[in-house]
Amino acid sequence: MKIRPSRTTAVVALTVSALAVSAVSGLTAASADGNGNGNGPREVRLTVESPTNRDNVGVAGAGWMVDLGLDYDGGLAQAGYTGAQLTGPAGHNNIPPFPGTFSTGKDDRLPGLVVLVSTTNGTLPGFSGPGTNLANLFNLTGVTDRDTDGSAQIRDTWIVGAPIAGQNVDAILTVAVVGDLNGNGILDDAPGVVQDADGDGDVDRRDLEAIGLASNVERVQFRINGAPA
Ligand SMILES: [Ca+2]
Ligand SMILES: [Ca+2]
Ligand SMILES: [Ca+2]
Ligand SMILES: [Ca+2]
Repeated sequence: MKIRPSRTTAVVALTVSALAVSAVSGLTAASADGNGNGNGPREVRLTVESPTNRDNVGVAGAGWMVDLGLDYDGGLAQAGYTGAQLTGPAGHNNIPPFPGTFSTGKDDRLPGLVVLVSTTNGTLPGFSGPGTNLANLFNLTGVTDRDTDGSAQIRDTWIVGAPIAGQNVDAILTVAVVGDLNGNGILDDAPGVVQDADGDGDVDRRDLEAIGLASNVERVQFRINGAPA
């Protein structure tokens, strides 16, 4: 039996939803145009759990974390998900029990993901500046929800092991999942390096959108702390 809300309940509900709408529009105003420009819902919904706007992260430029949640309408097959990973540099790279490669570029486990940091180093081996796709540096990837409608949620986490994006700097994290560029039905087409498509000297949301995306674009402004522990 359907319970009819009292007038008070209805007013409270309206107020709460109005607050929720204003909070959402305030927080995600920057991602609104990346959310499809009115082109309808995306196949993948992406959230950034860490960092959040205005966070001051890390110790001496390292030890900060990027933590993502990704919901794929088409489940693990659409995600190109090839297994859980627990990986890292040197002796941690691609070993049991959850092997996965570790380097800059496209992730072997989540091959449509692009993760950019605006201050990424351009001279360290493997790094090409702000366009460098950092997705294959993620350490921990697993499946956190599988729905009866076929969708799946994946969690993907990186603890930054070295100051590869500087210290005592303001930075912008930009994250998205690239569309199915080669038409094989799998979101496995992330580039190793994102180009400055519009030629304005940075690599940002607009350059990502020029590739073609399957998800919203999330953008977080934060600061990388240079102080010791
Ligand atoms: Ca990997
Ligand atoms: Ca594809
Ligand atoms: Ca650009
Ligand atoms: Ca730009």
